[in-house]
Amino acid sequence: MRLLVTGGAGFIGANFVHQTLRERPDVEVTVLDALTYAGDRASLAGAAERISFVEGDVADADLVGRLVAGADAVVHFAAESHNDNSLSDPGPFLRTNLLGTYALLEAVRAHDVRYHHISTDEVYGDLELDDPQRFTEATPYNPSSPYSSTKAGSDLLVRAWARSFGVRATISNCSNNYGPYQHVEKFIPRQITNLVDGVRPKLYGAGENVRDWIHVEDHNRAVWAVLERGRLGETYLIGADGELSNKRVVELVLQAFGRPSDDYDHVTDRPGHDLRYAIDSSKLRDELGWRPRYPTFEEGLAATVDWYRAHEGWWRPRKAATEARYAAAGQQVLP
Ligand code: NAD
Ligand code: TDX
Repeated sequence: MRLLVTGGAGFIGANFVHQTLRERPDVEVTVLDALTYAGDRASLAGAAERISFVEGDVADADLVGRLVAGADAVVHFAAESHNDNSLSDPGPFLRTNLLGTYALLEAVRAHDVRYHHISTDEVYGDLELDDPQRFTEATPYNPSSPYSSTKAGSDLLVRAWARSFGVRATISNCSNNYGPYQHVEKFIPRQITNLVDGVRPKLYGAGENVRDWIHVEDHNRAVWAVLERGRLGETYLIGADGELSNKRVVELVLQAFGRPSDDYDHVTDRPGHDLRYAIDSSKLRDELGWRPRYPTFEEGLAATVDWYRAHEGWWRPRKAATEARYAAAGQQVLP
């Protein structure tokens, strides 16, 4: 199988490429990635000789058309992915997430290529802390941020291209990922790398917001299950029953560093901050037999802390600029 992976130099895409090379030596991988601030060829170290790497933009219709013509399937990870950045400057989110998806859909339509679309649970908006319901494939879309609204828009384009043009597409909406190669702007790597530097973790607001954590390898195994065995035109939610408050996550990270569990700062909250995400992944489990392999968040977190400690050379070049961006956006320690 010839597989085109967009965004393969980013966090989830790079993990997907490594896992694919490890577990499926018959797959020929081409990565298309624009190497934005979030992409790094170093994330593909060790894979470089076994893949084709193309630096380019998913919204470049000519380039995308040529690459798709030579592929049997596309897995589309490339996106602007960070909510805080989408609040400071939404423009790149509209271009990459909407126009990039449009360019890919037109190419897979023209060449009749199988397409899998990577998306997020954030398209469903948020839940109250005590709501017994979780998101399912039937939950109405209700995105809150520029990021999640462009992801929602891209999902709807996929549904329309599947129905109107018969594009052979599937969609997966996953909860919050953690693991190796995640950019230091994101919650967990930011706190781990702060602690390596002796800086206190930064919790938005009171830290009551809940995220449903999944290890990136469990996410990517589910992506393969949907790509190979998912029903065309269908959406699958991916989640590992990993709901935790942000405060609890910070406490666990502090514990991993042997620091007191209240040794963190509260900082300015994110405007429009979604309260809680929670995924019911019964459809994926019942239809495709998927199960997460990381049994507990604590185990996955310990492995992730070890990875960041051992790979300072990978994250260090981005740390100061990331913290400068947060400061420029007005993020301050609260009294
Ligand atoms: P990331 O920001 O780490 O990586 C994004 C990658 O896309 C980078 O390598 C970047 O260079 C590339 N890219 C950006 N714009 C591009 C463009 N115009 N053309 C080509 N390449 C471009 O993101 P991530 O966290 O790995 O997320 C990957 C996908 O998974 C996204 O679609 C995101 O919405 C989705 N997702 C992420 C999470 C999560 O917790 N991180 C959860 C659910 C879904
Ligand atoms: O320093 C921080 N302190 C903090 O309390 C940061 C960076 C974040 N937070 C909070 C905000 C969120 O409630 O932690 C939670 C997680 O934040 P992010 O890592 O920014 O993730 P989130 O906004 O939940 O979105 C992520 O999961 C869904 C990914 O970035 C998205 O791409 C994905 O779609």
